[in-house]
Amino acid sequence: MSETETKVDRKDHNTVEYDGPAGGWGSLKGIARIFGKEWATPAALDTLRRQNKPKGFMCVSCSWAKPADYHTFEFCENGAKATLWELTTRRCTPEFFAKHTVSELRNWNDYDLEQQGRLTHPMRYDLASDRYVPCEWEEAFAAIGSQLKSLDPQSVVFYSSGRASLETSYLYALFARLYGCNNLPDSSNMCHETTSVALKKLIGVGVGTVVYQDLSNCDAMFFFGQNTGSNSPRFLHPLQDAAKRGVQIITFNPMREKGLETFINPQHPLEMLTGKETVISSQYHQVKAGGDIAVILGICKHVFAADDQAKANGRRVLDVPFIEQHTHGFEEFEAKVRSTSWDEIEAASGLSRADIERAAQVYVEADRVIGIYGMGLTQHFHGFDNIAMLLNMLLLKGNIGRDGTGLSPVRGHSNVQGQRTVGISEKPELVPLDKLAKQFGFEPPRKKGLNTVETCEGILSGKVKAFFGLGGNFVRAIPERAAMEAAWTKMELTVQVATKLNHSHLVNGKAAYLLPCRGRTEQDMQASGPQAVTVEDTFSCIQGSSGLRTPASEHLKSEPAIVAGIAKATLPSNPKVRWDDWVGDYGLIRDLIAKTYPKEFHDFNARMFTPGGFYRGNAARERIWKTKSGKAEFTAPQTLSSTGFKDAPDRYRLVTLRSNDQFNTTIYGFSDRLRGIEGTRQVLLINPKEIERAGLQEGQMVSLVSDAEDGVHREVGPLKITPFNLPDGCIASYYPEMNPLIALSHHDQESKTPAGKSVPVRIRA
Ligand SMILES: Nc1nc2c(c(=O)[nH]1)N[C@H]1C(S)=C(S)[C@@H](COP(=O)(O)OP(=O)(O)OC[C@H]3O[C@@H](n4cnc5c(=O)[nH]c(N)nc54)[C@H](O)[C@@H]3O)O[C@H]1N2
Ligand SMILES: Nc1nc2c(c(=O)[nH]1)N[C@H]1C(S)=C(S)[C@@H](COP(=O)(O)OP(=O)(O)OC[C@H]3O[C@@H](n4cnc5c(=O)[nH]c(N)nc54)[C@H](O)[C@@H]3O)O[C@H]1N2
Ligand SMILES: [Mo]
Repeated sequence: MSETETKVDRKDHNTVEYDGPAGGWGSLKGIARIFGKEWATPAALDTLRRQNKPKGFMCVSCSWAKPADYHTFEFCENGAKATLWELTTRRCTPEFFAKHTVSELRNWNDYDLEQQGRLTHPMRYDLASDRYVPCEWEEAFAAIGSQLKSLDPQSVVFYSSGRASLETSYLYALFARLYGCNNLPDSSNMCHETTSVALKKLIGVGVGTVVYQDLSNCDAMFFFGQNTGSNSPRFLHPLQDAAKRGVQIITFNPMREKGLETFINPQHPLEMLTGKETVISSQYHQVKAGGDIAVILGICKHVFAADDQAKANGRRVLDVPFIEQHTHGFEEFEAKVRSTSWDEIEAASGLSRADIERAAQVYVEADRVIGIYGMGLTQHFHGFDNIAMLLNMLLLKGNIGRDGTGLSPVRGHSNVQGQRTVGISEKPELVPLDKLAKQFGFEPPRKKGLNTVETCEGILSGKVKAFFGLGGNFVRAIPERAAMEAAWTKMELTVQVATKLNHSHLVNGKAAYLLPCRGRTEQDMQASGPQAVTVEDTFSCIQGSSGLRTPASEHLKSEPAIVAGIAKATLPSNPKVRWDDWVGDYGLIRDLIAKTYPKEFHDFNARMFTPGGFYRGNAARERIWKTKSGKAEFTAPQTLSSTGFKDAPDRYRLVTLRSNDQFNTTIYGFSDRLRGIEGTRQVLLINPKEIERAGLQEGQMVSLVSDAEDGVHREVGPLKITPFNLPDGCIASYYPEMNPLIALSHHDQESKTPAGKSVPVRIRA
């Protein structure tokens, strides 16, 4: 079960590259390859037409907005792949599990496991035969319930991956709290938790301030570490519109990502026929991984210089009234910027003063600016400081809380932001516990729960005894794989709710259950009729989603039904907690949500099908700062590098990447078309100069070794040396394959988000 033949496309003799635009015919071929080769029935195509439209279903891929004035085909290459992936005709049945022991399956790769198709039947792990064997739902619920009752609630973890609906998420968090803990880590803990923590502290709300229409009203966009072409391709449409309008798009990224360079709209016949591409980024700067604090500081330094000059002519570049009225900490920040030399900035960023000033001049001249970012800022040892720095830049010119301005973290999973909104949080202070206490007549736990990194620590130390996974592939997504897998099997109980088989289901605890659920594209019939669910997008808009397809198996249950089934079997009865009624009619769950969060969710059932969704509001957007100082906070940076380690001879900064052919740990195939890498993921991307300097050869097989200086040996290989356009000292390879190289302690200092974008490693030939 190894990968197919290793082959890498190349454009020139120097580095691997894709010479087509993002979108265009390539993206249609990308869909056809997945759709044609295997899978879904023709009716699946009909389903695609209803994707992201009112009364249709909301895409299961990323959380990009679903606009009110939608396109005929409001889906992208990767959204289509995700839908077809769920609608596969393949089935992973009890017969499959009868044929393979769990120990055997543990050696299969992620791709081969998910290729087995949709899970069809609840399964229980049988130690004697080392196999998953079929069981009945009620039997599984009763067994899980009785085991949970015997455990200390503090030793049980309730993880969720950001796909489950608002309805499921609300019930799930309520279940954990009724049971007695706040151990509710979420995929967000590995993703935009840096954002949630930084923005909450600095502007008082943990989410972005931009809404869809701001994209049409801005003059410039500053892009940091977000790969639009692969990870939120529908964003390419408004980006293309903006570029055509003359909006300056300034990109900072160690890699030249295709979607941020040029785009052909696959939904635009003329562009498709003529091959006319739109240039997206007006400037593209290949910053060193971990060099963003320095870059942005350089931009701010230029802004101060320009302001000094303007002052001489009686004008200002800074938005002085805004700074005076709305911000705190400006003087300290200004002093830090002025006292930092250009030499230091150039060294830490890898960019020249001239390049940074060219970008900065756009910022100086633009009236309305949006700052956009993704994992390139959040997944660093000093990720918090990255975000604080981007905010500093925006605050200087009052670029927050005005039309066409603001901060736009591009969220990942399709409902990851929404899960946090309705109570999935390990931080009790973010949840209206007193309200829940009244609403459901119980005393909620007040002790802080475990986030993802703390969950891992708990599993390693033996404190965590049971793990409940609502979707996701935790074991593959987290750092420190070797130690984690070994510790995992010592747990008393693991329960996984899933659509497809993955590796996390196979490093099971002593007792283990694999519970198959319906997907969002599938019809969800309950006592009161077919049900719809809701999700929140990256712009805080909430929208209904109705599954249409016949479920993959008659034995599947919906996620709310599974959560409720286990909760009922675990908890003492409570007249205010009506699991059966809620599962019978999700409208009742939405009423509960509206009662707990009236400001955001009033009239929830009436508003859920508003085209484009209803906006739940954002105080910072209105320049109301719910921070300690009551103002937006400037932060004087304590470091210019966000890597958290010193440079040393032969130490590289490893960036862990997503390909265009994956959704997180789900690998659709081995074609990273937009980067020109075909047929394999076992590559080490490195620039030709570094290949020579290290005495390596193109095509040579090497391994990577952790350089975390903690005495732990971590190694991954073999990887093929592949010349690629990257800054000196930076190398790149794929997530999740590289995760064994990341030390659990290598995470953002404030939010504990694992630092997958600058991992210290050495190359072993
Ligand atoms: N098709 C598809 N769509 C997805 C996903 C998927 O796997 N596949 N995943 C979803 C999820 S959960 C998420 S969170 C998002 C992730 O979407 P992104 O936020 O785009 O995350 P990554 O793909 O990890 O890559 C981030 C980008 O940061 C750049 N980068 C790395 N280090 C640095 C740095 O130090 N500075 C700067 N400026 N840039 C840097 C990388 O070159 C890369 O282009 O996408 C979501 N959408
Ligand atoms: N090195 C490194 N590590 C990273 C990252 C990185 O960039 N670099 N990115 C991090 C990020 S941003 C994230 S979000 C995490 C992702 O971590 P997770 O969210 O835990 O992982 P996914 O791969 O999204 O989960 C895929 C599985 O979800 C299940 N699934 C799919 N649809 C459904 C559904 O509708 N219901 C249920 N119950 N299950 C379903 C399927 O069984 C599938 O196998 O990984 C993180 N890890
Ligand atoms: Mo994510």
